[in-house]
Amino acid sequence: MTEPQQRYYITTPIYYVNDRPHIGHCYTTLVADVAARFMRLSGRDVFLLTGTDEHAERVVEAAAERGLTPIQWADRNAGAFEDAFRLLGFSNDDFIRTTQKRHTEKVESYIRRLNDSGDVYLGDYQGWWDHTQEEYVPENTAREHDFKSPITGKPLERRQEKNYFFRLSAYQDRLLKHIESNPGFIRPESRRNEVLGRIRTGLQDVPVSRAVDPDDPKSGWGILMPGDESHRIYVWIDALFNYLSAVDTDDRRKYWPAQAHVIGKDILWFHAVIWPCMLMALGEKLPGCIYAHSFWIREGRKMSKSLGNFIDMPTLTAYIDRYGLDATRWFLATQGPMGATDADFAHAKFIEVYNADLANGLGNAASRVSNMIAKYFDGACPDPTRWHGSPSRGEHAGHDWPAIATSAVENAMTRFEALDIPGALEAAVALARRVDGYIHATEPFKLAKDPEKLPEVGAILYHAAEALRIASLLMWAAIPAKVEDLQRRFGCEFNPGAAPLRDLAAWGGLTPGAHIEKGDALFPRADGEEAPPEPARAETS
Ligand code: ME8
Repeated sequence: MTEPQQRYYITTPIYYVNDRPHIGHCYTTLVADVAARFMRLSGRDVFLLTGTDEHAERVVEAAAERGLTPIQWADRNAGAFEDAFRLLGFSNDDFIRTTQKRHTEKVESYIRRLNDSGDVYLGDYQGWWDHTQEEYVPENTAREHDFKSPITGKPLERRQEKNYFFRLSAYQDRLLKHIESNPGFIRPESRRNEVLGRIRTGLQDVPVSRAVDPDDPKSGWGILMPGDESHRIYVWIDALFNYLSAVDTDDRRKYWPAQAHVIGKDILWFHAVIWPCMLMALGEKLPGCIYAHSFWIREGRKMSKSLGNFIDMPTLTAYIDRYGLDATRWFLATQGPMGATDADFAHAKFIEVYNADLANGLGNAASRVSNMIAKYFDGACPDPTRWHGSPSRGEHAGHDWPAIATSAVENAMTRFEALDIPGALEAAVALARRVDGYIHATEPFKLAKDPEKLPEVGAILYHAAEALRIASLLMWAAIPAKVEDLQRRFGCEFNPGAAPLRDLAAWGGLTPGAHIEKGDALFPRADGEEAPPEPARAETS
């Protein structure tokens, strides 16, 4: 039996199906995938959830433009998201769609509970509606932005409606207390401060429904309000519930509360304020962390449809075709906007990172080491204990390898736990880079000229190969296929999650005598290349 604290439930936003997936959706899901894979490697019982948000008014509009029903359009685009996520090798345990019965039935039951407790009530609402974002913008924000959408710049619409409201105001103090006493609840820190500042200006009750207008097909697309079919549940409320509905079954209940909701900065308010308060009202435990990353931009410019510079699936596919899936995952995972600033998808940076970390870092060190083992030891992993020149096992030329490796493992584990994916992967690749420095300092290729020094050469190559084995384990979550290839070449049986990471990564895992295969370069160098040509795009309908 796995202990409850060993469970790790991590989610991504569920994405709107009015349009096709792009780099942003892939990035957030990659972050969650890398974290989930690492946690599985560490022996945790992981559940990774992603999916699609389908009851948006925009879906009805986009479908109508193509002469389709909303569900036909949703099916098509949900399929596009699933294909994209398969292409990127994501290991999600489920893909929830808000049009599925398993979700809609749960949402009705949650709303009924909130109605019964008085946390949801019928009232009047007037406000500034942001059509593309499908949300009301608070009066002061609307004024600040000259009554235009703070996100899209399009004019806001004045709307008045009779609505069901959620009594958000009643939870202000409890929420503040929770955020203040759990510094890791909203991350990164700057986002937490933003949210705290805004909560302190006061929380107002929020609408959770929209009136159904028989003349407007958009208004009827969604889950009807239980007990009052003249309203349907507001898409954002419907969507947030997915995190709970997906695991609200006998066999999955154990996963709640989620350890982490990974989202983009654009949807922080819903996740850090409205969602926790709804959970409090339902008497559910709160998630461990809401992690709001920043945005990708491209070659220094914001991505937009009008500029035609969106990194969408055809562009990502061109990168995957040219540099490989793992290289693309590595770039996104290590250079992505996990902090408070946006990150630039620049081709030159892609090449620089690819060469530094993968071609020269892990790949070149692995080639050098396996080539020398082939040349001097017939491809059999040397036995380091045959050399008696080392003061202790694994210590040589100023490198205390067991200590270096252990500290890299601990460092990576701490950072993965904090969702510092770039920091964790840097700790891993830094270990691989040290191998190069060690070979440079000890020059086994020179020592090998003297047959008497072969035991020392063997020890050096063992240390180097073993450090690379451990470094690659720590990189596995980001570049699984290449690491599995490397482990196989090094004669290791690698079953992620079969043993706790600390055991898998303990110094001395390589077996002397095991066959070490030379093979082609894991990551061939990329030099002075142009970006892959912009692919021709298929029509979206
Ligand atoms: O907001 N860089 O869905 P959505 C990085 N359905 N990430 C980006 C990005 C960019 N340039 N652009 C988008 C919704 N994203 C709701 C969510 S959850 C209960 C409901 C990512 O399809 C980022 O994760 O508009 C952002 O939060 C998400 O896509 C928004 O996806």
